[in-house]
Amino acid sequence: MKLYYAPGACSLGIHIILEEIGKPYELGQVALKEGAQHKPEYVAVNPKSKVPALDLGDGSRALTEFPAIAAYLALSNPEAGLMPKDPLGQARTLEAVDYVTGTIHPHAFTRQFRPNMFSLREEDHPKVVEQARGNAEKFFGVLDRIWAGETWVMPQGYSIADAALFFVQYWQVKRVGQPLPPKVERHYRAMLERPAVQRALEQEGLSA
Ligand SMILES: N[C@@H](CCC(=O)N[C@@H](CS)C(=O)NCC(=O)O)C(=O)O
Repeated sequence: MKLYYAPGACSLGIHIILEEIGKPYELGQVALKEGAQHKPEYVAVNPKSKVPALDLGDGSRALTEFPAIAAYLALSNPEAGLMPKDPLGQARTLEAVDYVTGTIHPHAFTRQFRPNMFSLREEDHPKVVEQARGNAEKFFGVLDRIWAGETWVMPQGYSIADAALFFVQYWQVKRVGQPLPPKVERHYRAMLERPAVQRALEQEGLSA
């Protein structure tokens, strides 16, 4: 199995899940800033030119899309306990993962980091960034209000939803330098204590 990733990108969440599972895997770094995602070698791996992508090592097309990769890893490694066993618990876990990857990632952070993807007019970019910063505050606030677990997102315990939430928390704190609301902040601190998170950060050359 090989994870295609970029240091500090959303693939960090999948990297953490692989470290939590603890089975051998390889890492393949994709230099996004240099445009390596558009080069034929990587397009052959992931025609969508994005990370994460997980080569399953069985000759099949690499698995793409964070929620699909995370669910696959959790369901195919039940002993790691990364997904609740009951159907509603599983649906709630995927609900949280989808909020991170489908709403928070694009509309709070991609808008800030790459405003050109949201408006072709350069003069609009400061407004796009400002709107995205407001979105981040609003979206983390929603998570704080609906928080159902104790330390972890799910009341059943640690899951793939925690690894997903971590990469956007990391961006908010380390890249944007903005605070998190109390329960989300407590979760972020607890994530930083996990050896799997520490290993993933270290392997990506990132500070805790
Ligand atoms: N829908 C994809 C989005 C993945 C994504 O946006 N990845 C970013 C890194 S955080 C990327 O590869 N960007 C490269 C680019 O857009 O050129 C998923 O959930 O996996």
